[in-house]
Amino acid sequence: MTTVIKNGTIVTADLTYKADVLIEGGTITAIGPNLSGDKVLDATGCYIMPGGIDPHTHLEMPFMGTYSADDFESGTRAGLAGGTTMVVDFILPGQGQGLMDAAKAWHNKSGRAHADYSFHMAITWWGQQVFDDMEASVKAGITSFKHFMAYKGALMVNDDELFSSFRRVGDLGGLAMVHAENGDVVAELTAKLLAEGNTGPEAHAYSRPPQVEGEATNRAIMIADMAGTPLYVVHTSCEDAHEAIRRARQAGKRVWGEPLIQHLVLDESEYFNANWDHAARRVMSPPFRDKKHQDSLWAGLQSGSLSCVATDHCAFTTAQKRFGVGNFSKIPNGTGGLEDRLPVLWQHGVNTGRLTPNEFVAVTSTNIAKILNLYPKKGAVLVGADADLIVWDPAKEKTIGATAQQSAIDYNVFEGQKVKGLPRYTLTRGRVAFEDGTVHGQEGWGQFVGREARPAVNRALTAWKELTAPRPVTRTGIPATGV
Ligand code: DUC
Ligand code: ZN
Ligand code: ZN
Ligand code: ZN
Repeated sequence: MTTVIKNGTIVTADLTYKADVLIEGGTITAIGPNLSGDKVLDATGCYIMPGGIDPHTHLEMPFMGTYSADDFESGTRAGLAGGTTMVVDFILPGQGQGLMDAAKAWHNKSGRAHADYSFHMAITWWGQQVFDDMEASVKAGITSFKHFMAYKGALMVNDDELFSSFRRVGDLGGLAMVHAENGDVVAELTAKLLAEGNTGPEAHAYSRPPQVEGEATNRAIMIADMAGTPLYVVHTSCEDAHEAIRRARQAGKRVWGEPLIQHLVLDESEYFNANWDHAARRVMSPPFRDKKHQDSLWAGLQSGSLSCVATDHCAFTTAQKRFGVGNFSKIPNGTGGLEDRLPVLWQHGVNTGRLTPNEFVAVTSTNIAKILNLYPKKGAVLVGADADLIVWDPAKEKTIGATAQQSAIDYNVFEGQKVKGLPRYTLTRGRVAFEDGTVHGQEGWGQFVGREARPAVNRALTAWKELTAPRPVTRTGIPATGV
């Protein structure tokens, strides 16, 4: 059985042109004029683009005393409805748990996925077993390692652990990743705010100002440079962090920044809403920022100093958010966005003229595939690539709302936003999984996509080269007279 997408305009990260796309056995087998196939999808008036890749999700993750509400079933279903055909989810080992043990648990959880997925490994503690398991992880196709510089007393790793782990990542040809917030300062500010009676959701934002992110981002970049590893900074939310990334890139360091769709369009005024639920539903880390930071993030996407747009999809119901009534530090951190990332970015990026359609493809798919070593299997409209595709109708409109969404939660942080630009069809390995507003999911269709390590790329650069060069032996003797 062959499928052909006809009458559309192909939009990739670097080209826009009219051609048909032929699909057979889950991959693209021909691109050109006048192709025919058994099943025809009409793309008149539409763009044919690589499916979105969300490089940052937390599905069914144990966190802050509960589990995130969307699992691989509802999460990937939500993704397909919004044009996202792949997620990269974080494996979160417990304290003392082996990495491969945790990986097994994640493989079990992902059995009902409707779309393909890959994993990042979180380094939540440090020891010989973790050091050893990191090699097994790379061999098992899990080649990126995320480190939390916040969540003191739970997930946070200290600088000595960060340096050791980064060196290990560098040796293995992996990719180091950080959640960059200064966890010590956050813990101090949290205690102070609570002691002063600031218990509401707005205090969550006060406890994590942009400076904690700017400081940690800069620190992580310098440590990565000394360790000789490239670095991916997740959820870059403010100018302070963006500035550190820009500076590093200008100095030739392989550092990538990932703004979230939430930070690009929602700001901290959400936390001052008089309705406690409204504010708590938007509690995530880093928090939403003052509007001026949004200009910085958009500028970064336009100029290339920031590379991809993610969601950090970590959805909690209102009932779960209410664990934090009377103490903001107990509100489970996280928001949804898997279904909304592409439409909201198109609306606020392409429809406003901030991003070209090609740049849209780059930051939602192709750049991510390249950084995570998934390209050109994913993130490409090329012969031989997986047929993870969207037929995108730039004229189709909707108003975002919780009642019609796929996610398991009872609200949507983008509620009421009007978007123009939506998928007509979403294809996962050639299978039409979404058409004209309806998901045709198939539990278990999604496959794990393992990733290869790659040659260390940072090692000809700056600090690592100096630090690892042979040094003169320190002299301890008494200098000879006259010297
Ligand atoms: N931030 C969140 O808001 N949720 C999950 C983890 C994180 O770092
Ligand atoms: Zn994080
Ligand atoms: Zn996250
Ligand atoms: Zn149908």
